[in-house]
Amino acid sequence: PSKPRPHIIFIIGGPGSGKGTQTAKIAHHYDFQHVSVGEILRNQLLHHAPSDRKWELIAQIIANGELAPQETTIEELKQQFIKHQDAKGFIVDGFPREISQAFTFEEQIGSPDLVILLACSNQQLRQRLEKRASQQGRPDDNTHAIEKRLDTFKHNISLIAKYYQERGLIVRVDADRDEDDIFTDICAMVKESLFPSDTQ
Ligand code: UP5
Ligand code: MG
Repeated sequence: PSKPRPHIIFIIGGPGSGKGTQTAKIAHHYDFQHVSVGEILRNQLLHHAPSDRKWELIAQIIANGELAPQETTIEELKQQFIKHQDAKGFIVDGFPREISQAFTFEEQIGSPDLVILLACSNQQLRQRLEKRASQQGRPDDNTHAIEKRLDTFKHNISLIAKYYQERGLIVRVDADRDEDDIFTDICAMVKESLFPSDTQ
């Protein structure tokens, strides 16, 4: 018998909504492959010479809080899905960022089984990112890039949410709360949509 297709979960939300934090927990709990497009891009920047024109541009885009070209994002995602083709499932952190990415992913890779939207207030998002900026901080954790990341998210989220809402795939989680409370809710939602017959 052929192997069942791996599950695919998308986790989306504003910058600082806890996508990375919650994705790591889910990946560990369900033994799913964690795929973070933002992290892959940041990692690629470390491995390309500053003279590499393509990655130089992407470094600027990320530092400005804008979106990398879709071809690059999809290409990186495809490689991850091939590399980890034996995974039970994939939890994809911070993708799609715009509606066309959702369409292209579906055409070229597959359909998500569940989309988790971490709903967080702007005030909370800013506070968390400013706190991180004061500790380790990422190159895009500066006031200008934070505002741009918030704008980019606000600009794109309604269409994405509407699209998955119409297909009954999206669940919203109040992400202003404590990490563990958020995770408890996410687990209940994952169980309900992916493993409804499991007893535990
Ligand atoms: N924290 C987490 N949960 C908390 C809680 N419940 N209560 C209190 N604090 C909490 O968390 C952020 C911070 O908050 C951390 O310090 C954490 O400890 C704390 P984190 O889990 O990192 O949140 P996350 O949503 O992952 O925030 P992140 O900053 O990573 O979000 P972004 O969406 O900005 O970053 P991402 O890496 O996804 O994208 C970065 C850039 O890459 C984009 O701006 C874009 O330029 C590019 N990109 C693309 O172009 N295309 C893509 O498809 C993806 C990325
Ligand atoms: Mg993240």
